Amino acid sequence: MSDKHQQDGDFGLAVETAEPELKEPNLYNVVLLNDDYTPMEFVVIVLETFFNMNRENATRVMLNVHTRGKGVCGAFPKDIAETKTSQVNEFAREHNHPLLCTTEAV
Ligand code: TYC
Repeated sequence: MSDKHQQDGDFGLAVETAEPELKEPNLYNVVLLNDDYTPMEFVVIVLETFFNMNRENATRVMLNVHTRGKGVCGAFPKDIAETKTSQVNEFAREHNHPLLCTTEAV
């Protein structure tokens, strides 16, 4: 029990670094769809309210959806993406606008 290894505190144990127990969650895009009836101002308010955009960014994203047919509002873990999608669709319905939002795997 007095050999060199033990004096050094080295008992010859093989030590391996553990695998990380958490991994980054998969992300899902929340996508806004264009339509002919929802007012632009309402879409800007949706982007400010549910996606924390400032007016400048919200206006840019809204115009992008308006001209290209759809656009990404943000990427989130699945449950957050689905919650935001539901909140936007309910908010639009409450205000009698046909605005539609969907969740897509990134
Ligand atoms: N196309 C709408 C209009 O001309 C505006 C609009 C933009 C609607 C984006 C939906 O996701 C949308 N009033």
